[in-house]
Amino acid sequence: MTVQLSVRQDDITQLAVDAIVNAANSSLLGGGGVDGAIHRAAGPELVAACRLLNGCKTGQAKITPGFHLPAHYVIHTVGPVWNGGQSNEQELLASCYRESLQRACEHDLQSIAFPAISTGIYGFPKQPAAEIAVQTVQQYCEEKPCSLEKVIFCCFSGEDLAIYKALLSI
Ligand code: AR6
Repeated sequence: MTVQLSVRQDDITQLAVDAIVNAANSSLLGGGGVDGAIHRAAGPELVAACRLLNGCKTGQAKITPGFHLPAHYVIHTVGPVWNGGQSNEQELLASCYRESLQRACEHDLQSIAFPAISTGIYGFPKQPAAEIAVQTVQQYCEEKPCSLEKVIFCCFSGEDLAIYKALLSI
């Protein structure tokens, strides 16, 4: 089964997929940006579940139920803070995508949606971040047979949508 990669411009909290990915911080206790939106939409049960996880290191990913979200699960990953590109940010960002896919496969999930991890508050430049996202997902799906059938890159802005469309040639 080949995995279908697609892009859409949307609010990720509205997507009825098996899992949405949260661009969290290492406390996993909520924040601004997409993290804040996901916690608001999922309800207070989400932060209660996150409290049991003992935080998360940069480049790692942990999974919880989606509670009041249309998505069944939330995969929380912590992207790198952009620091000029000399602090292993690229490899850490790639790790976020790989680890999130790994959590999805461990739970036998078929569909997952990613936001543009690290490209908001954490300041990772959008174009190289999208290149890493697409390349890492493509490589993972080619190399590791797993349950996933659909991977969606969920863009909040039109600018991101254009970048991902060009990368995916659609
Ligand atoms: N749906 C989809 N994408 C969104 C949404 C949404 N509802 N809201 C924002 N984005 P950011 P980061 C996009 O800042 O850079 C939090 O405080 C946004 O336009 O959410 O990884 C955490 O707690 C951008 O393209 O995450 C951390 O402290 C992308 O999501 C910190 O921010 C990521 O932007 C993480 O920063």
